[in-house]
Amino acid sequence: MPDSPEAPRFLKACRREATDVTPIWLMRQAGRYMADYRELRSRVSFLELCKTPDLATEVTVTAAERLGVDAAILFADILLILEPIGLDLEFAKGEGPVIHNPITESSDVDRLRPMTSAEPLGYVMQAVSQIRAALPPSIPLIGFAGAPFTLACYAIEGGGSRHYDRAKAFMYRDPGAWDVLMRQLTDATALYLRAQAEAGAQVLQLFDSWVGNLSPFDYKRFVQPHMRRLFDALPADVPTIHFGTGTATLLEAQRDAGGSVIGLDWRVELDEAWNRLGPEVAIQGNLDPVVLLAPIDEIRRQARRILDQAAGRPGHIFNLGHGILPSTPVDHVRALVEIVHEGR
Ligand code: 1CP
Repeated sequence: MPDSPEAPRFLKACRREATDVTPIWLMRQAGRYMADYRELRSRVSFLELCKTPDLATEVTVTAAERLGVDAAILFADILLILEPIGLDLEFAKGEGPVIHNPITESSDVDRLRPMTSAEPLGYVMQAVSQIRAALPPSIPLIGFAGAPFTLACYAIEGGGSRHYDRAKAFMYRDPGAWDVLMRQLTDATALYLRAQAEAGAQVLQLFDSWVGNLSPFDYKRFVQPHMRRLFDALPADVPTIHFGTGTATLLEAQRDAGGSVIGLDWRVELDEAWNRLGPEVAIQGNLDPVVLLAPIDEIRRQARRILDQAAGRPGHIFNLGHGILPSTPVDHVRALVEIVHEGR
Protein backbone atom coordinates (compact mmCIF):
# COMPACT_ATOMS: atom_id res chain seq x y z
CA MET A 1 0.00 0.00 0.00
CA PRO A 2 1.43 3.44 -0.88
CA ASP A 3 1.99 5.92 1.93
CA SER A 4 -1.22 7.79 2.48
CA PRO A 5 -2.65 9.77 5.38
CA GLU A 6 -5.50 7.23 5.57
CA ALA A 7 -3.26 4.17 6.07
CA PRO A 8 -4.12 2.48 9.38
CA ARG A 9 -1.74 3.58 12.13
CA PHE A 10 -0.67 0.01 12.88
CA LEU A 11 0.56 -0.48 9.30
CA LYS A 12 2.29 2.89 9.34
CA ALA A 13 4.12 2.00 12.56
CA CYS A 14 5.23 -1.34 11.07
CA ARG A 15 6.85 0.73 8.29
CA ARG A 16 8.34 3.19 10.81
CA GLU A 17 6.18 6.07 9.62
CA ALA A 18 4.88 8.70 12.05
CA THR A 19 1.40 8.09 13.49
CA ASP A 20 -1.19 10.32 15.24
CA VAL A 21 -1.08 8.16 18.38
CA THR A 22 0.80 4.96 19.28
CA PRO A 23 -0.99 1.90 17.86
CA ILE A 24 -1.76 -0.94 20.27
CA TRP A 25 -2.90 -4.56 20.04
CA LEU A 26 -2.33 -7.36 22.55
CA MET A 27 -0.99 -10.84 22.09
CA ARG A 28 -3.72 -13.37 22.93
CA GLN A 29 -6.30 -10.59 22.82
CA ALA A 30 -9.01 -13.18 22.11
CA GLY A 31 -9.22 -15.91 24.72
CA ARG A 32 -10.21 -17.23 28.07
CA TYR A 33 -10.16 -13.90 29.92
CA MET A 34 -13.26 -12.94 27.88
CA ALA A 35 -16.72 -14.17 28.96
CA ASP A 36 -17.97 -14.51 25.34
CA TYR A 37 -15.04 -16.76 24.56
CA ARG A 38 -15.58 -18.94 27.64
CA GLU A 39 -19.24 -19.28 26.74
CA LEU A 40 -18.39 -20.38 23.19
CA ARG A 41 -15.75 -22.83 24.50
CA SER A 42 -18.32 -24.44 26.81
CA ARG A 43 -20.00 -25.63 23.59
CA VAL A 44 -17.11 -26.35 21.19
CA SER A 45 -13.61 -27.72 21.64
CA PHE A 46 -10.62 -25.49 20.96
CA LEU A 47 -9.59 -27.40 17.81
CA GLU A 48 -13.16 -27.30 16.49
CA LEU A 49 -13.21 -23.56 17.09
CA CYS A 50 -9.97 -23.13 15.12
CA LYS A 51 -11.31 -25.32 12.30
CA THR A 52 -14.65 -23.51 11.94
CA PRO A 53 -13.99 -20.28 10.02
CA ASP A 54 -17.31 -18.69 11.06
CA LEU A 55 -16.43 -19.14 14.73
CA ALA A 56 -12.78 -18.11 14.35
CA THR A 57 -14.05 -14.98 12.58
CA GLU A 58 -16.53 -14.19 15.33
CA VAL A 59 -13.90 -14.58 18.08
CA THR A 60 -11.29 -12.47 16.25
CA VAL A 61 -13.62 -9.64 15.30
CA THR A 62 -15.47 -9.49 18.65
CA ALA A 63 -12.20 -9.20 20.59
CA ALA A 64 -10.78 -6.45 18.35
CA GLU A 65 -14.01 -4.42 18.44
CA ARG A 66 -14.61 -4.82 22.16
CA LEU A 67 -11.08 -3.68 23.04
CA GLY A 68 -10.77 -0.80 20.55
CA VAL A 69 -7.31 -2.00 19.47
CA ASP A 70 -5.54 -1.00 16.24
CA ALA A 71 -5.10 -4.51 14.79
CA ALA A 72 -6.82 -7.90 14.88
CA ILE A 73 -4.96 -11.20 15.09
CA LEU A 74 -6.27 -14.30 13.39
CA PHE A 75 -7.78 -16.76 15.87
CA ALA A 76 -5.78 -19.96 15.43
CA ASP A 77 -2.83 -21.64 17.16
CA ILE A 78 0.85 -22.02 16.35
CA LEU A 79 0.59 -25.82 16.72
CA LEU A 80 -2.03 -26.42 14.00
CA ILE A 81 0.74 -26.82 11.41
CA LEU A 82 2.01 -29.92 13.23
CA GLU A 83 -1.04 -31.96 12.18
CA PRO A 84 -0.50 -32.02 8.40
CA ILE A 85 3.17 -32.93 8.87
CA GLY A 86 2.12 -36.04 10.78
CA LEU A 87 1.97 -35.19 14.47
CA ASP A 88 -1.08 -36.14 16.49
CA LEU A 89 -2.16 -32.98 18.31
CA GLU A 90 -4.68 -32.69 21.13
CA PHE A 91 -5.63 -29.81 23.41
CA ALA A 92 -6.42 -31.74 26.58
CA LYS A 93 -8.73 -30.10 29.12
CA GLY A 94 -6.74 -28.04 31.59
CA GLU A 95 -3.41 -29.44 30.41
CA GLY A 96 -2.65 -27.42 27.30
CA PRO A 97 -1.36 -28.99 24.10
CA VAL A 98 -0.29 -32.65 23.93
CA ILE A 99 1.41 -34.40 21.00
CA HIS A 100 0.77 -38.13 21.23
CA ASN A 101 3.55 -39.22 18.86
CA PRO A 102 6.44 -36.84 19.61
CA ILE A 103 9.79 -36.99 17.87
CA THR A 104 12.13 -38.88 20.18
CA GLU A 105 14.71 -40.54 17.90
CA SER A 106 16.62 -39.03 15.00
CA SER A 107 14.89 -41.54 12.71
CA ASP A 108 11.49 -40.09 13.70
CA VAL A 109 12.30 -37.05 11.57
CA ASP A 110 12.06 -39.29 8.49
CA ARG A 111 8.43 -40.13 9.20
CA LEU A 112 7.35 -36.48 9.03
CA ARG A 113 5.47 -35.59 5.87
CA PRO A 114 6.86 -32.57 4.03
CA MET A 115 4.11 -30.01 3.45
CA THR A 116 3.77 -29.52 -0.30
CA SER A 117 0.72 -27.25 -0.19
CA ALA A 118 -1.08 -25.19 2.45
CA GLU A 119 -4.33 -26.92 1.49
CA PRO A 120 -4.58 -29.09 4.67
CA LEU A 121 -4.70 -25.80 6.61
CA GLY A 122 -7.27 -24.37 4.17
CA TYR A 123 -9.64 -23.70 7.08
CA VAL A 124 -7.15 -21.08 8.36
CA MET A 125 -6.98 -19.32 4.98
CA GLN A 126 -10.79 -19.42 4.83
CA ALA A 127 -10.91 -17.74 8.26
CA VAL A 128 -8.35 -15.13 7.15
CA SER A 129 -10.44 -14.09 4.16
CA GLN A 130 -13.68 -14.04 6.18
CA ILE A 131 -12.07 -12.02 8.98
CA ARG A 132 -10.59 -9.55 6.49
CA ALA A 133 -14.03 -9.08 4.94
CA ALA A 134 -15.69 -8.61 8.35
CA LEU A 135 -13.22 -6.07 9.76
CA PRO A 136 -13.39 -2.34 8.98
CA PRO A 137 -10.58 -1.17 6.64
CA SER A 138 -9.04 0.79 9.53
CA ILE A 139 -8.20 -2.46 11.39
CA PRO A 140 -5.42 -4.50 9.74
CA LEU A 141 -5.35 -8.27 10.16
CA ILE A 142 -2.25 -10.02 11.50
CA GLY A 143 -1.56 -13.58 10.36
CA PHE A 144 0.94 -15.68 12.33
CA ALA A 145 2.86 -18.90 12.75
CA GLY A 146 5.15 -20.47 15.29
CA ALA A 147 8.85 -20.14 14.51
CA PRO A 148 10.65 -23.43 13.73
CA PHE A 149 12.56 -23.62 17.05
CA THR A 150 9.42 -23.18 19.14
CA LEU A 151 7.54 -25.70 16.97
CA ALA A 152 10.46 -28.16 17.25
CA CYS A 153 10.31 -27.82 21.05
CA TYR A 154 6.66 -28.90 21.08
CA ALA A 155 7.26 -31.65 18.50
CA ILE A 156 10.10 -33.16 20.56
CA GLU A 157 8.87 -32.48 24.10
CA GLY A 158 5.33 -33.59 23.20
CA GLY A 159 3.87 -30.53 24.95
CA GLY A 160 4.93 -27.61 27.11
CA SER A 161 8.21 -27.89 29.01
CA ARG A 162 10.25 -26.03 31.60
CA HIS A 163 13.81 -26.51 30.40
CA TYR A 164 13.33 -27.85 26.85
CA ASP A 165 15.92 -30.44 27.83
CA ARG A 166 14.72 -33.10 25.39
CA ALA A 167 14.62 -30.68 22.45
CA LYS A 168 18.03 -29.22 23.26
CA ALA A 169 19.58 -32.65 23.91
CA PHE A 170 18.27 -33.76 20.49
CA MET A 171 19.88 -30.70 18.91
CA TYR A 172 23.28 -31.40 20.54
CA ARG A 173 23.16 -35.19 19.97
CA ASP A 174 22.31 -35.14 16.29
CA PRO A 175 22.84 -31.76 14.63
CA GLY A 176 22.22 -33.38 11.23
CA ALA A 177 18.73 -34.62 12.14
CA TRP A 178 18.04 -31.27 13.86
CA ASP A 179 18.95 -29.47 10.65
CA VAL A 180 16.60 -31.67 8.61
CA LEU A 181 13.79 -31.08 11.11
CA MET A 182 14.33 -27.30 11.17
CA ARG A 183 14.46 -27.13 7.36
CA GLN A 184 11.23 -29.02 7.10
CA LEU A 185 9.49 -26.78 9.66
CA THR A 186 10.91 -23.69 7.94
CA ASP A 187 9.62 -24.74 4.51
CA ALA A 188 6.18 -25.61 5.88
CA THR A 189 5.95 -22.33 7.80
CA ALA A 190 6.99 -20.23 4.79
CA LEU A 191 4.34 -21.92 2.65
CA TYR A 192 1.71 -21.42 5.33
CA LEU A 193 2.51 -17.72 5.92
CA ARG A 194 2.57 -16.95 2.20
CA ALA A 195 -0.87 -18.54 1.92
CA GLN A 196 -2.13 -16.40 4.84
CA ALA A 197 -0.84 -13.26 3.13
CA GLU A 198 -2.52 -14.27 -0.14
CA ALA A 199 -5.78 -14.82 1.75
CA GLY A 200 -5.67 -11.30 3.22
CA ALA A 201 -3.28 -11.15 6.20
CA GLN A 202 -1.57 -7.73 6.02
CA VAL A 203 1.19 -8.31 8.58
CA LEU A 204 2.78 -11.63 9.62
CA GLN A 205 4.07 -12.39 13.12
CA LEU A 206 6.46 -15.22 13.94
CA PHE A 207 6.16 -16.44 17.52
CA ASP A 208 9.51 -17.80 18.70
CA SER A 209 8.15 -17.95 22.23
CA TRP A 210 10.70 -20.33 23.73
CA VAL A 211 13.90 -19.32 21.89
CA GLY A 212 15.14 -17.37 24.93
CA ASN A 213 16.17 -20.71 26.42
CA LEU A 214 19.15 -20.82 24.08
CA SER A 215 22.55 -19.24 24.55
CA PRO A 216 23.54 -16.73 21.84
CA PHE A 217 26.14 -19.27 20.67
CA ASP A 218 23.53 -21.98 20.15
CA TYR A 219 20.98 -19.55 18.68
CA LYS A 220 23.45 -18.58 15.98
CA ARG A 221 24.34 -22.20 15.18
CA PHE A 222 21.02 -23.97 15.46
CA VAL A 223 18.32 -21.39 14.78
CA GLN A 224 19.46 -18.17 13.09
CA PRO A 225 20.22 -19.65 9.62
CA HIS A 226 16.73 -21.15 9.48
CA MET A 227 15.08 -17.91 10.60
CA ARG A 228 17.00 -15.99 7.97
CA ARG A 229 15.85 -18.42 5.28
CA LEU A 230 12.29 -18.18 6.54
CA PHE A 231 12.16 -14.36 6.49
CA ASP A 232 13.76 -14.37 3.03
CA ALA A 233 10.97 -16.64 1.78
CA LEU A 234 8.16 -14.28 2.86
CA PRO A 235 6.62 -11.66 0.56
CA ALA A 236 8.83 -8.54 0.63
CA ASP A 237 5.87 -6.13 0.73
CA VAL A 238 4.27 -7.63 3.87
CA PRO A 239 5.65 -6.32 7.20
CA THR A 240 6.83 -9.04 9.58
CA ILE A 241 7.03 -9.11 13.38
CA HIS A 242 9.78 -11.23 14.93
CA PHE A 243 8.79 -12.04 18.51
CA GLY A 244 10.36 -14.08 21.29
CA THR A 245 10.55 -14.04 25.07
CA GLY A 246 13.62 -14.09 27.30
CA THR A 247 15.56 -12.73 24.33
CA ALA A 248 17.57 -9.91 25.99
CA THR A 249 20.85 -11.51 24.89
CA LEU A 250 19.58 -12.55 21.45
CA LEU A 251 18.06 -9.33 20.11
CA GLU A 252 20.81 -8.37 17.66
CA ALA A 253 21.00 -11.93 16.34
CA GLN A 254 17.22 -11.98 15.90
CA ARG A 255 17.29 -8.64 14.09
CA ASP A 256 20.02 -9.97 11.79
CA ALA A 257 17.81 -12.97 10.96
CA GLY A 258 14.96 -10.73 9.82
CA GLY A 259 11.72 -8.94 10.63
CA SER A 260 10.48 -5.38 10.06
CA VAL A 261 9.41 -5.24 13.72
CA ILE A 262 11.19 -6.82 16.70
CA GLY A 263 8.98 -7.90 19.61
CA LEU A 264 10.36 -7.32 23.11
CA ASP A 265 9.31 -8.90 26.37
CA TRP A 266 9.32 -6.91 29.63
CA ARG A 267 12.69 -8.15 30.86
CA VAL A 268 14.46 -5.51 28.75
CA GLU A 269 14.11 -1.72 28.85
CA LEU A 270 12.45 -0.65 25.61
CA ASP A 271 14.73 2.37 25.06
CA GLU A 272 17.95 0.42 25.68
CA ALA A 273 16.82 -2.40 23.40
CA TRP A 274 15.81 -0.01 20.62
CA ASN A 275 19.11 1.86 20.90
CA ARG A 276 20.95 -1.44 20.60
CA LEU A 277 18.90 -2.52 17.57
CA GLY A 278 19.17 0.80 15.75
CA PRO A 279 16.73 2.81 13.66
CA GLU A 280 16.23 0.24 10.89
CA VAL A 281 13.63 -1.77 12.82
CA ALA A 282 10.29 -0.98 14.43
CA ILE A 283 9.66 -2.16 18.00
CA GLN A 284 6.69 -3.96 19.54
CA GLY A 285 6.16 -4.20 23.28
CA ASN A 286 6.68 -4.45 26.12
CA LEU A 287 4.39 -4.24 29.17
CA ASP A 288 4.55 -7.15 31.63
CA PRO A 289 1.18 -8.97 31.19
CA VAL A 290 0.92 -9.24 34.99
CA VAL A 291 0.69 -5.42 35.23
CA LEU A 292 -2.84 -5.79 33.79
CA LEU A 293 -3.80 -7.43 37.10
CA ALA A 294 -2.68 -4.29 39.00
CA PRO A 295 -4.84 -1.23 39.82
CA ILE A 296 -5.45 1.17 36.90
CA ASP A 297 -3.06 3.78 38.37
CA GLU A 298 -0.22 1.30 38.20
CA ILE A 299 -1.20 0.29 34.65
CA ARG A 300 -1.14 3.98 33.68
CA ARG A 301 2.25 4.59 35.32
CA GLN A 302 3.85 1.63 33.59
CA ALA A 303 2.24 2.27 30.19
CA ARG A 304 3.36 5.90 30.25
CA ARG A 305 6.87 4.84 31.19
CA ILE A 306 7.02 2.68 28.07
CA LEU A 307 5.63 5.52 25.92
CA ASP A 308 8.28 7.83 27.45
CA GLN A 309 10.98 5.35 26.53
CA ALA A 310 9.72 5.19 22.93
CA ALA A 311 9.75 9.03 23.06
CA GLY A 312 7.59 9.48 19.98
CA ARG A 313 10.06 7.73 17.66
CA PRO A 314 8.13 6.45 14.63
CA GLY A 315 7.78 2.68 14.63
CA HIS A 316 6.56 1.85 18.14
CA ILE A 317 3.68 -0.62 18.41
CA PHE A 318 2.45 -0.93 21.97
CA ASN A 319 1.85 -4.51 23.14
CA LEU A 320 2.43 -6.75 26.11
CA GLY A 321 5.74 -8.56 26.46
CA HIS A 322 3.84 -11.88 26.14
CA GLY A 323 0.20 -13.03 25.94
CA ILE A 324 -2.66 -11.79 28.15
CA LEU A 325 -3.17 -14.04 31.18
CA PRO A 326 -6.57 -15.76 31.60
CA SER A 327 -7.15 -13.98 34.95
CA THR A 328 -6.95 -10.48 33.37
CA PRO A 329 -9.99 -8.19 33.87
CA VAL A 330 -11.34 -7.07 30.47
CA ASP A 331 -11.91 -3.54 31.89
CA HIS A 332 -8.20 -3.24 32.57
CA VAL A 333 -7.37 -4.14 28.98
CA ARG A 334 -9.79 -1.51 27.70
CA ALA A 335 -8.30 1.03 30.11
CA LEU A 336 -4.81 0.25 28.80
CA VAL A 337 -5.92 0.83 25.20
CA GLU A 338 -7.34 4.24 26.21
CA ILE A 339 -4.22 5.18 28.16
CA VAL A 340 -1.97 4.36 25.19
CA HIS A 341 -4.20 6.28 22.78
CA GLU A 342 -4.19 9.32 25.14
CA GLY A 343 -0.40 9.35 24.93
CA ARG A 344 2.20 10.76 27.27
O1 1CP B 1 -9.67 -22.25 25.13
C1 1CP B 1 -8.64 -22.83 25.46
O2 1CP B 1 -8.48 -23.48 26.51
C2 1CP B 1 -7.47 -22.76 24.52
C3 1CP B 1 -6.50 -21.73 24.94
C4 1CP B 1 -5.76 -21.26 23.69
C5 1CP B 1 -6.06 -20.12 22.92
C6 1CP B 1 -7.15 -19.12 23.17
C7 1CP B 1 -4.70 -21.94 23.06
C8 1CP B 1 -4.08 -23.22 23.47
N1 1CP B 1 -4.33 -21.21 21.95
C9 1CP B 1 -5.15 -20.09 21.83
C10 1CP B 1 -5.14 -19.08 20.73
C11 1CP B 1 -3.86 -18.56 20.25
N2 1CP B 1 -2.63 -19.15 20.48
C12 1CP B 1 -3.67 -17.41 19.46
C13 1CP B 1 -4.78 -16.54 18.84
C14 1CP B 1 -5.50 -15.68 19.81
C15 1CP B 1 -4.97 -14.32 20.07
O3 1CP B 1 -3.74 -14.09 20.13
O4 1CP B 1 -5.81 -13.42 20.26
C16 1CP B 1 -2.31 -17.25 19.25
C17 1CP B 1 -1.60 -16.13 18.52
C18 1CP B 1 -1.67 -18.35 19.89
C19 1CP B 1 -0.21 -18.56 19.83
C20 1CP B 1 0.42 -19.60 20.65
N3 1CP B 1 -0.04 -20.85 20.98
C21 1CP B 1 1.74 -19.51 21.15
C22 1CP B 1 2.65 -18.34 20.92
C23 1CP B 1 2.27 -17.21 21.81
C24 1CP B 1 2.75 -17.36 23.21
O5 1CP B 1 1.92 -17.21 24.10
O6 1CP B 1 3.95 -17.58 23.39
C25 1CP B 1 2.04 -20.67 21.86
C26 1CP B 1 3.33 -20.99 22.58
C27 1CP B 1 0.92 -21.52 21.73
C28 1CP B 1 0.79 -22.89 22.26
C29 1CP B 1 -0.44 -23.02 23.08
N4 1CP B 1 -1.71 -23.15 22.59
C30 1CP B 1 -2.62 -23.15 23.62
C31 1CP B 1 -1.88 -23.01 24.84
C32 1CP B 1 -2.51 -23.00 26.20
C33 1CP B 1 -0.54 -22.90 24.48
C34 1CP B 1 0.64 -22.61 25.40
C35 1CP B 1 1.02 -23.86 26.13
C36 1CP B 1 2.38 -23.74 26.79
O7 1CP B 1 2.59 -22.83 27.62
O8 1CP B 1 3.24 -24.58 26.48
